[in-house]
Amino acid sequence: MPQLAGKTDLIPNHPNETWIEPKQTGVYVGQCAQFCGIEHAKMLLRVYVDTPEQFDAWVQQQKQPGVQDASEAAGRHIFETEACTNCHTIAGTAARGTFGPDLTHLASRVTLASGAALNTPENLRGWIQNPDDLKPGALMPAMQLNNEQIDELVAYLETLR
Ligand code: HEC
Ligand SMILES: [Cu+2]
Repeated sequence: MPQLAGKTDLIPNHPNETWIEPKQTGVYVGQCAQFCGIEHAKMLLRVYVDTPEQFDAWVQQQKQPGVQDASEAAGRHIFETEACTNCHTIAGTAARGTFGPDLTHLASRVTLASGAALNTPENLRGWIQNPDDLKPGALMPAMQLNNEQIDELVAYLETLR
């Protein structure tokens, strides 16, 4: 994040540290600055600088299980019975996977897949259909679901605030 700090290399299996001291709240944008593989161009970094009160409120909100909307039970059932649960967690459900991002508050995020696309229902649909279309080299497989299953899944995921 050039506005906050210089570059620090991140080396696999080697913990590294950097110190940043923002003077103003806001969102600071950064980008991976060393070619690291096929997804390199799609590694948006964002640092949200909050006041301590805003940060505490965010932590409290993130610790809550998502509000599960009973009307989207069909989509939830698909999520819980497909391999999604092997890789993702949704607090308050049986899904406990940790290979992919935690989806408990998915609908509250601005973007999908580290900024590869805006978090709209259309993009979410496209992502589940074939992640590689939005982000070549993505480590999530295309799940081979039919259109009806994807519609129900997206309707459910959109309720995860
Ligand atoms: C083999 C593991 C695996 C399976 C199975 C899997 N995913 Fe993923 N998923 C991932 C990974 C890894 C990412 C992060 C990809 C990236 O950002 O490059 C991801 C990202 C996502 C995202 C974007 C999250 C975000 O915060 O941007 C959603 C939504 C998602 N997966 C939904 C699903 C659904 C729904 C299913 C089942 C139909 C599923 N995934 C099955 C591994 C998996
Ligand atoms: Cu990179």
